[in-house]
Amino acid sequence: LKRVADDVRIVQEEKIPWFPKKISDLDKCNHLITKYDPDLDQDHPGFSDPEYRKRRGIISELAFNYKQREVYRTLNGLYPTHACRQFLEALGQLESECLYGEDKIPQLGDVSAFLKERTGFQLRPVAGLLSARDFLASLAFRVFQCTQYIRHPSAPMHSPEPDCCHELLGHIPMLADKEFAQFSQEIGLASLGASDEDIEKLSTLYWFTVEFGLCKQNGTVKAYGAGLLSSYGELLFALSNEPQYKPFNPAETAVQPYQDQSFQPVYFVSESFEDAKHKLRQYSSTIQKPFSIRYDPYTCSMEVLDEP
Ligand code: NLE
Ligand code: FE2
Repeated sequence: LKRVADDVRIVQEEKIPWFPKKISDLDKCNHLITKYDPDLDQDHPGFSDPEYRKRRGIISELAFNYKQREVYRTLNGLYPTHACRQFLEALGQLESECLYGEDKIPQLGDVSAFLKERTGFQLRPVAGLLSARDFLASLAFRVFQCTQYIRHPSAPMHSPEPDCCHELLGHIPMLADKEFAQFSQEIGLASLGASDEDIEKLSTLYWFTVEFGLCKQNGTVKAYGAGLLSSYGELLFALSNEPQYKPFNPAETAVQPYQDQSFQPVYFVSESFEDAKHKLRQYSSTIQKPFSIRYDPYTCSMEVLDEP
């Protein structure tokens, strides 16, 4: 009897072709029938139209590279243990409002409206990496410059440049937190009209906080930096015992050399966003400027006082 059962199982295994069990398995359902392919079928009306064939080629390429869920799913597995409380809260809200999910590619306008309601931050599309001066200046107005393109599919777990995974998974949830939003705007305000040297220091501060910052929570260290929260590889590394930790101290952090091609050798740990904000304020007040500035949220404009 046993032998029969085994036989039956073998027969069944041989008989049932592989089929997708979950929606992400559709990544493997990518075999094309070439019968009507304009590159191969001489009867295709586009066969002799090279422009048309090129356009079709580009579109096919996009479809082949579509691995919709990989980045989202792998990072989501790490967040509960590695991300700070504020991040987890906002991510939960983004999911329950159906803006985020494994199958979703959110629209900039929807996400912008989500942030606007919570902290007044809004998103603005940007074509690529901006200069530090321009990028920081927009933060002063609670505007976040957001890239639209996606990282190369051959390296989903780390990208040296910002892309939409980095913005959506790294920055957006954090910008929904009031204290963090305030912190971000204050770096921006400090940058307005600052010397090149001070801009360099402020962008280094930004780098080790907003991008790669860690903070203490309930006696453990968690990530709040967007560059960590959007990179599976670096998120694991940052919270392992390999890198060096230093307490966040703006004067020291602002001159720490940083790494923009691979993982950071050192991370700065804040006590809390409150504390980081107070320290940043103290630091900003040491930046010499011949004027002072106040942001008027009613008109979304800067009031410049004691202009030279
Ligand atoms: N390393 C980050 C990532 O893979 O998402 C991007 C950092 C952009 C400053
Ligand atoms: Fe970023």
